[in-house]
Amino acid sequence: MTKTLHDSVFVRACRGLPVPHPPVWFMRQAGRSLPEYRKIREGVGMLESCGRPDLVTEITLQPVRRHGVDAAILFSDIVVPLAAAGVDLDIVAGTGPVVASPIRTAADVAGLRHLEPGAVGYVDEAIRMLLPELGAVPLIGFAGAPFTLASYLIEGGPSRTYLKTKAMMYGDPDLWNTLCSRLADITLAFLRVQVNAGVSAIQLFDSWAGALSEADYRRFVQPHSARVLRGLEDAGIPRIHFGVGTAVLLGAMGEAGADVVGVDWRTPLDRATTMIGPDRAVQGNLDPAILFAPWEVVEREARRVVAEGRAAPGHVFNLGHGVMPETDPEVLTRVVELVHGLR
Ligand code: 1CP
Repeated sequence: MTKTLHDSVFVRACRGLPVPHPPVWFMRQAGRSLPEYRKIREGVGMLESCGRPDLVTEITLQPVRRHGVDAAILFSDIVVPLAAAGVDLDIVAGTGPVVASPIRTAADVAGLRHLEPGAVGYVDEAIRMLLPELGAVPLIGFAGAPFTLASYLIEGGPSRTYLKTKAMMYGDPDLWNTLCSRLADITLAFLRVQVNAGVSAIQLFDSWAGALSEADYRRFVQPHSARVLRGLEDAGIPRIHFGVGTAVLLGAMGEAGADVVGVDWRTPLDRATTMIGPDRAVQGNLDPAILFAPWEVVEREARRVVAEGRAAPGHVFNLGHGVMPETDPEVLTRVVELVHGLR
């Protein structure tokens, strides 16, 4: 990694080092809130676009050019490595990932193949195209954590209740652990490709882990996520771990081996820091819905987030979850400018 990237405001904040201002990026900063994204995606399916290095490069750069964010995130999806490992799935517009034959039995789990790095060669290629374009702007690689990936595979698509997922977890813990162990292998292989290609940080998304109690998270989920995060320790780059509705899980998610814990808007960052401990940075946590309020409200809330983030050893400014498609992109740009002016 070049000295510039190692010294970037984003990586420094992840490490709890002094920075001139909090770095800013937005989850789902590349996506439907941008007219240039909607234009380039016209007639191209989501999975197809993730497999085309030219499109990945352009879409990843769009929010960097427009908003002046302090980090780029690779344009891809958490189900990309599953598709590359042979799972028959699609990303359906307006819905999300849909799996043709959900995984529910021991035979289904046994049929889940390992991810060969060559099967995601287009990700390696896209990152190598991106790095010179990004210059001093760090690139974040990412993957889905075993629980969140398992939820799509078992439910067959997005879920509100995770009933079938929990049925396997509680009803057949051995099968659950076998499945999550295979998913941890796939996730590690996918992240390793991105690390080898030169990303400056990784984010492990366990978006739906907030559906669990702390005890069940520690028992059924944390060991698998920990294997992924600790498996990347040798990479020497910041590891961010994020989920939604994880107020009671923040300590356990940090202990899984994260350098930075992502926090949603429900938990103030100063309170989150008390739960996470003094040796990890935090990321977050403006409510994405606040971006629809009058600017005075956006400004007040963004200032509050920055003030509360000072309780942590390091703070990466972000939303508490992804940018909503209807967001006015000009408000995002203004938020970046505002936070860059705050110390
Ligand atoms: O056609 C489209 O534009 C579809 C919308 C879309 C986009 C832009 C999907 C479908 N995925 C993506 C890209 C994506 N997915 C990124 C790009 C980088 C960026 O942030 O700019 C990232 C990081 C993801 C990760 C992802 N996919 C997560 C974890 C983050 C989160 O939001 O919690 C999850 C849960 C998914 C699954 C998924 N893919 C797409 C959708 C709509 C969903 C969620 C479905 C659900 O509600 O369960």
